[in-house]
Amino acid sequence: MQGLGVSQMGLIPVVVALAILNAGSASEVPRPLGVSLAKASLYQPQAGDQSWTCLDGSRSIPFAQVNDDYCDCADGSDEPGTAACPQGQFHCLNKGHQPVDIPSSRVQDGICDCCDGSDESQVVGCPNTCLELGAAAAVQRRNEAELHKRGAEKRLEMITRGKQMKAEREARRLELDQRHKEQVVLRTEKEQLKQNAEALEKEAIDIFKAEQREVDAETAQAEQEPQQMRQEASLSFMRYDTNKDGFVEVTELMVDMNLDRDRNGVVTIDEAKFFLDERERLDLDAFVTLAWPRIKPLAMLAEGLFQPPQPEEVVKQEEVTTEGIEPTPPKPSEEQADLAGEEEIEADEEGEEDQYEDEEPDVGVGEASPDVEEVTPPNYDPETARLIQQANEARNALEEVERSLREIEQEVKEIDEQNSKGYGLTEEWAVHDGQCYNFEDREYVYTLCPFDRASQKSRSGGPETTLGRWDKWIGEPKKYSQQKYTNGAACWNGPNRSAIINISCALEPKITAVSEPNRCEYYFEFETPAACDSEAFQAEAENLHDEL
Ligand SMILES: *[C@@H]1O[C@H](CO)[C@@H](O)[C@H](O)[C@H]1NC(C)=O
Ligand SMILES: *[C@@H]1O[C@H](CO)[C@@H](O)[C@H](O)[C@H]1NC(C)=O
Ligand SMILES: [Ca+2]
Ligand SMILES: [Ca+2]
Repeated sequence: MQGLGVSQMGLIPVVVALAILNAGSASEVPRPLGVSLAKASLYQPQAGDQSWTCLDGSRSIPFAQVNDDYCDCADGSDEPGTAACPQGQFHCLNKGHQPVDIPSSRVQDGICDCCDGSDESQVVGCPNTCLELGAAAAVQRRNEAELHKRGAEKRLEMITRGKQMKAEREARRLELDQRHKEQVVLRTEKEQLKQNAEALEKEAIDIFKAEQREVDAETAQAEQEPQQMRQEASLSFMRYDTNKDGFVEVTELMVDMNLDRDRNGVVTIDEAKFFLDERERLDLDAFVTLAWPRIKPLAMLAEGLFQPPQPEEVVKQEEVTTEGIEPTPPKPSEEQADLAGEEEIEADEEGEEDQYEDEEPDVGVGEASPDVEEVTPPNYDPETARLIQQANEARNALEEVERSLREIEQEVKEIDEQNSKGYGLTEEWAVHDGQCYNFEDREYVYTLCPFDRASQKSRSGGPETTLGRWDKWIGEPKKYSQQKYTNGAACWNGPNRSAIINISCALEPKITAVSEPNRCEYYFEFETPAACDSEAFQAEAENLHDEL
């Protein structure tokens, strides 16, 4: 109270001076009760017939009907000083304080509405409190001016920091653009390297697979043939061994006319010996390995299983092996080889469609039902393994460049988002991005994280409810005086929650009040030095003075 008294004392001369000025100018312009100085010239009677036209031009009436307590004009303009017209306006001059317009229905209603008492002059004696009120308002303005001045110093720090942050963002943005360009070039390079490496890899794998199939086929054949051969040989051995002494001898062979190589009707000893590897007799094992390979082709010939070769070739039959004779009936091993051949073609067609994903080791698919062994990678030869390794490295290198590009793009996006948020006229709001402020009432803890979200949480625990996400500045006429947060959690049977943040100047940032004026629409009062603007406040104050 004391402090107020002192400031008031200091203000009195100004107020008095203003009051005198107003009184002087006001008395010079004669005008009906309830008409503002600005509109005084509109309330002059017509020089000749003393008529007057309603302000909306709707009709002309005798000037004497202005303020005669009877409403003549549709717009109520003829009764500024009475309550006769429902939509009339009464102007309180309020010398020493602020002039105001009140609805003319409040004129002579027994309640003092104007501080100068002009609305009730005829009935109740309203005291003129304008000087006191004006002085108090001036004190308040001075205090606010002082607050804005001190706050503006803090705001200046925020501006400095905000501009610095912006410069850093811009520098970073340029750096990122540059790195992006480099990485794009690098990507092209790595893509080419990958393609080359994969081409070599595919070639090597294809060759390896083809070889693998051959080896597999041969292995299968090699595994099956001796058994089959031994079986046939044993049967044949038993047939030849007529005396069952466990040997096949020359005489025992001489009875088989199939062995008459020169076809002279007799199997000679020499002829028979040829089949016994020039020996007298052979036991089973020796027969299987030495005799049977020579006998078998002739046995098959005799059974009509294939056409006899040309006579000259028959002579050289010592060199003939089963593999050497073309039209042998297909054996299981050869069938498999054929199947493998078809597989190979199919695999190649697939390979062309899909670069390398299907290129995974699938050797063995052709011959076996799927089992565990299939997933173990084939044991590549060192050269193929090296090419696969190189292709893997090329793929990884490309992937790394692509990851780096994604990171750069993400950061660029974040910077652009920050730049588009609008941190005030001079970046003073930038320091608030990333901060959060709390406010507690009896039930809830409210949180405002400027440029991010507003939320609410029950004091007794439970999950946080989003009241809104950063949307935009919506202040009118000062853009940076209100923020809007939208698309918060959906209200049961209602809209999504939203919040408006009304901003005013103070030395420290804080939330001073939260309310819910409409269902699911929240209203935060937020104070921050960012809203302190000494010059703007000064200009406003001067405007006010001009009106007085
Ligand atoms: C509410 O938010 C949800 C999800 O964010 C959205 O799909 C829906 O359209 C919003 N509803 C309204 C009325 O805005
Ligand atoms: C919003 O803030 C302004 C100061 O920027 C203040 O004058 C006004 O009274 C506030 N509005 C409400 C509804 O509190
Ligand atoms: Ca009238
Ligand atoms: Ca009144």
